[in-house]
Amino acid sequence: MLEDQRYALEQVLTIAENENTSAIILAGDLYDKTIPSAEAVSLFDWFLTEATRKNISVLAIPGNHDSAERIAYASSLLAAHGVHFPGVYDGSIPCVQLPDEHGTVAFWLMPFLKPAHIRPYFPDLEIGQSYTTAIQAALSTCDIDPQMRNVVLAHQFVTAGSAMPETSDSELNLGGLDNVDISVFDQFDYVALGHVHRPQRIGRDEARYAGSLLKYSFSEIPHPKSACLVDLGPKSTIEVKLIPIEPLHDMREIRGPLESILADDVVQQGNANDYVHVVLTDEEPTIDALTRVRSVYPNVMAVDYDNIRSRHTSTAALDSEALHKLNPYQLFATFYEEQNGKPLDEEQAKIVAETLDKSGYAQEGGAR
Ligand SMILES: [Mn+2]
Repeated sequence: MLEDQRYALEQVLTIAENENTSAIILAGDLYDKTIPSAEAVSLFDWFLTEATRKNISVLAIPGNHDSAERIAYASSLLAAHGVHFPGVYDGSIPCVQLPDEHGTVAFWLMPFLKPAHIRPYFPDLEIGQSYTTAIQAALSTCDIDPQMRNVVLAHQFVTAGSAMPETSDSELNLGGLDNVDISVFDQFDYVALGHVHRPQRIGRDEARYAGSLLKYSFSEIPHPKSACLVDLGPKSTIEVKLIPIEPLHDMREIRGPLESILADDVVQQGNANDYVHVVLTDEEPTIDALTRVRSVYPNVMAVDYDNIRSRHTSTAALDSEALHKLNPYQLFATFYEEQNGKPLDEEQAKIVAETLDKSGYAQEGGAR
């Protein structure tokens, strides 16, 4: 999706220029993996160079998918050119101060952190596994001047009391023990958040997930993407505006029988080059459905069926209470049958039983 990403990033640069933006904030993830592809790195290089050429500072933090060490590379050299990355966490949160007509804005660059990163620097604190306590400790080292406007960049799963951000299938393992309560950010005028793909406020209007620039999973189909323009006036006056980002190819779902979705009138209803998720409602599977769909929709991402058969074999046949009553062998056998639509055969069953026996799992009652 490099072309799509470049197309979206070009819009970000245009918006930044048209709105006389002083700084672009990227609250991670910058990449999708710790060792990104060469093409992804050169696209980011192009983006940073263009921003610098337009005299726009860039403030960016690594997310959980990034390598903090690699992102920190040459960061002091880049800082001289207005591109700011935090170094690897050393117990303190780096601060970048940028002047504007109302004074100074202090940007606090907090990389993605886990309690384990923070604990060694606070031996007297009872942090344990609590993200809220850990992040609170990490932020306590920020020497905040309350006269200045303070902006924090963070890449965490931030919740407000019992309110959780709305997530999609793109974020793995979000929510659970890793939540950070929004109250730890009370002393900051604006909280620029990354991690969750859907743009949204959390807890207050001045705490926002910017959201991803593109849709990265079918569950994001209904979510429009945007750039979040934050206008910092004098202390305590903040205006937030969302500016739509148009995708090069949209992601959408097309549903119906194969013959109908390939018919001209349906094809012409949208851009056939979009990333489409085709859901076929035919009762019988069609041979070569994907090839036929692709001949009309070249960027088809997936073809699924929604019919009596698919509904019948859908997962979640057992509720969690029933699952907890299964022993490890039954649990595995159920999982296998769910995945493959048929039970373990005799030989497979024997192998599973023997393996569980050797591992000691067979002795334990109930699922884990
Ligand atoms: Mn993330």
